[in-house]
Amino acid sequence: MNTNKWMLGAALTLSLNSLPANAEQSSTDVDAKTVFMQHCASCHGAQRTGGIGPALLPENLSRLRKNKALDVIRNGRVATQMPAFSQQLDEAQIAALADLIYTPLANTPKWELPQIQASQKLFYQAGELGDKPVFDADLMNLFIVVELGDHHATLLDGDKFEPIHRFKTHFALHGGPKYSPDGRYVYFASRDGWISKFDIYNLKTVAEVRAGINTRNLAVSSDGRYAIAANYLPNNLVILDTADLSPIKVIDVVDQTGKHSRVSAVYNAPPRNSFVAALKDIKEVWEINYEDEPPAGFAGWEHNYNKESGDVVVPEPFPIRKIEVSTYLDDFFFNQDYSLLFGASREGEGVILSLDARREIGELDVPGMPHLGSGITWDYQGKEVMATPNLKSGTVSIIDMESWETIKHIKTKGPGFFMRSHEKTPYAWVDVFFGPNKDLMHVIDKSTLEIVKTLKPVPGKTAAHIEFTKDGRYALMSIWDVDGALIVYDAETLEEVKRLPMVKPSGKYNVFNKTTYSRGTSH
Ligand code: DHE
Repeated sequence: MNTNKWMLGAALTLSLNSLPANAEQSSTDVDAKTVFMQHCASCHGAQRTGGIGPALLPENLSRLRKNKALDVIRNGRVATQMPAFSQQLDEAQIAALADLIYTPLANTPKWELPQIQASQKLFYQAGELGDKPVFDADLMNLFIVVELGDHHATLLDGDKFEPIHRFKTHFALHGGPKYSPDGRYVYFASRDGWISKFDIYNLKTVAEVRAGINTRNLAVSSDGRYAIAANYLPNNLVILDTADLSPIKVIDVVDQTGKHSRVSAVYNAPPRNSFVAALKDIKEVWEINYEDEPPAGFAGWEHNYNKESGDVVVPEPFPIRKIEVSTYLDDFFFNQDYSLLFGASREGEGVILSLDARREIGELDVPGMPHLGSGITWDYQGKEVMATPNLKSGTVSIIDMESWETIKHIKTKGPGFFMRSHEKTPYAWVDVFFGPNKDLMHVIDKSTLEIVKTLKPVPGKTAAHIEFTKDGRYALMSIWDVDGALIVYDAETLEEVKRLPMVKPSGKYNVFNKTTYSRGTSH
């Protein structure tokens, strides 16, 4: 267990989210429940608490009007795995489903500190496993490849492109796994709330805990001491001690009016010694500091007050400061020094925030639905630019990071999900994840902003998500299929070098690129 000075001085406040337990039933309940079990439960969970798809409960749907919900059930949802049901369900069934999802559960399952603590499993005590890797490879050029098809992960040697070990993960991992700063441990988050710690040196899962019911992602602090899980359900953030994954603090995500919110995502901001989270149902961004000492100046940080005198007393560990935003932020990205946050709502409103000034300082001019979480940066004609794919249109937008003007919209063969580059390669790669051209991958020349090659590795199968080796010489691509593959390309000649069979490989993550926060990869 980590202890910092604040924990010694201040009692931990466990601010927990109690969800309403209203037993009101919808008039179409019986029929709707049957339809739900047949068509929805496999993704959204039998209790509507989420699975591969999000939780469908009133407390998570405050931003979704009923009309829009009907439309989503009929026609599916852009940039998600939600299919259209208009061919399978009639209007009455669709209306009954919409009623059902706005009906509170009779007993919303609780997932508060006691439940989190009770779920924690420690498979190996500190010091029980050796400090020397049980295999021989460049520890900085390892990859973790997540194989969604059968819920496994593969540890890959990034020099030989040979699997070192394949192991079972929790069901439906989502978001990038996060490494400890030295690259020894990797932490995974599953959509149903499980956080696991895997010891790469010993090829063993060391600990796991269920931090939430429906989770977005996790981040790990720069000092490696803390992990934080961002949840949809309950509406909270959970700070964990990375030593054993025991919960340290549960932060209820609620505004001054008592409105609760899902968390869009949380990231580590290394130069700030903070985690930064954007919220889905409250127009705020929260910065959570994890230093031992209170952050300099206290400016904007929430304090503890003595209830009788009103005086500021010992501040709590993990103080929070909040920045108001003019829109909800579903997706966001930081500049390389983490002073600015670029955010966008699903509706396409884009803003630029100064994390130091704690206010909005500009608008982001990107139409459609930019996938800022996949944004990358590089130098172009003496200035820094950001590139982002778009989940709604076949466009990659190139934005000048000083003027925030869009320099160019590069036309692609369809909406893209993931974009990648590396400091040592002249190219940026972007997939065409959605639509009839999902089997294509574009290669963009970073100096001309032109597409120089379009690859079609396996006709008919989605080609997605690139990650580079440590030195940028090779680009690894996923063929997103149960009968899929990991394809290694020479990043200069763009020729295929090797193909490894894999079971729907989703993302892959290079230890060096991730732990050094490379400009070409997601953080
Ligand atoms: Fe993701 C990362 C949100 C759907 C695969 N996705 C992320 C992150 C966020 C996010 C906020 C960054 C977290 C991190 O890495 O710490 N994803 C969303 C959505 O809001 C969306 C559109 C709807 C949803 O269902 O949640 C969504 N994502 C998907 C999928 O359908 C994908 C393709 C398949 C899946 O796993 O469910 C998918 N998302 C991924 C992957 C990453 C990711 C592989 C990590 C990318 C990386 O390289 O870092």
